[in-house]
Amino acid sequence: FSWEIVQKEKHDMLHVLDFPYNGETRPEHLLGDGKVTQNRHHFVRNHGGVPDIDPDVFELEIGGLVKNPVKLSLRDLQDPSLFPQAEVTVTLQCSGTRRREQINVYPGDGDELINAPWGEGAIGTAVYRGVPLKKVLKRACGGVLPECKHLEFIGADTYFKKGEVYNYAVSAPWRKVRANEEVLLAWEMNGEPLPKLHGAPLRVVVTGYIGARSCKWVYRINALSEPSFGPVQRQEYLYYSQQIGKQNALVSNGFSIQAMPVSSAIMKPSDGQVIIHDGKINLQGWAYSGGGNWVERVEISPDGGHVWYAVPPENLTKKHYHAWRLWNYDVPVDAEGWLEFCVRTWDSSNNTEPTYVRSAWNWDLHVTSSCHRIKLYSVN
Ligand code: MTE
Ligand code: MO
Repeated sequence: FSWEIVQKEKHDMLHVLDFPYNGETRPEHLLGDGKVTQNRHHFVRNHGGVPDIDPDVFELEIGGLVKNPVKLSLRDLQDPSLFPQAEVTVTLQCSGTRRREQINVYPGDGDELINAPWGEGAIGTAVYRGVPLKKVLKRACGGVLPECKHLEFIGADTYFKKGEVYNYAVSAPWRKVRANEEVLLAWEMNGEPLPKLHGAPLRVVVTGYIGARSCKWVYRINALSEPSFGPVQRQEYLYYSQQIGKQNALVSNGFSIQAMPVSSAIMKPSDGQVIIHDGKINLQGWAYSGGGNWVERVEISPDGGHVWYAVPPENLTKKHYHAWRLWNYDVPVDAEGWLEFCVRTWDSSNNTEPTYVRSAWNWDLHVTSSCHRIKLYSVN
């Protein structure tokens, strides 16, 4: 791993760890230009090193339960006469986003805690260009066999777990892949070639699922009858409810986390600020829901969750199946002193966020989805 890559591609991140390199978007950069996160500010989550792959010799190998196994060069994949291209705006969110709030309730003892105690910046939105995996499987491989239920993605990076070396390997269900633009093989991010830290030359983008399924540096795809046996798929990214107790937080008792639940965060002002105002305080942040749901409504409370104001629809960015909505609202405030502000989001399936983080606390501290709270000192 070389810091030169970080210096070249990234700018001013909140570093969680040096190795594997994990970087969180700074609050002031998260809201970007009102729609996408700039590449140099987009968060990075790695389990191992950062491969350096020559795009000219790169080949993607597809095998397993397909009619014809194939090898495709980047040039083949990018040839519009072979595969139709798609450009999709996608929010990628690490399932560890806002983990710090769960740590503050109780830290548990999972290794994820050491890996990534993320705040609100392990989320970002970009326009990815690539080809739908479904089209590649159909046109290049003649389709998948009837027994195929999952597509496994193998990345060129390796990492250590319990003394063994593994390639990063995860999977997504075939029923997800077969919906046209839901799973992409992407080589471009916000109009630029995919940066090395984000998986160059080719990555998978699984819309609406936790970031972990969007395999970077993908060089091999296998059609399987069951999910990938990679430890990242089978042993990590599992949800262990708080009720099962620590002694039972075993792989066999967890369930695999796929779609992200609805969640949101207040990014401006930051927690603990003193605000001098005349009756209104401007709050800004993000709201997102996975699984193909879009954000319908964002509500703000200036008193810890008793009174709620709906953010007017015109104060939210455009509705989108696969992306967040950024919001911006002048909250009416007449009280003075320390006040607790919180945000609550509703999605298109009428899901909303639990009131308190403890309601959704889980042993590996994933998918924090509860009303995000900050305290501000109001001077009216
Ligand atoms: N793919 C590979 N090959 N190796 C990884 O460590 N991390 C995953 C996913 N894909 C990872 C990977 C996780 S946990 C997340 S949240 C996303 O990549 C982050 O994508 P980004 O670094 O482009 O923001
Ligand atoms: Mo992640």
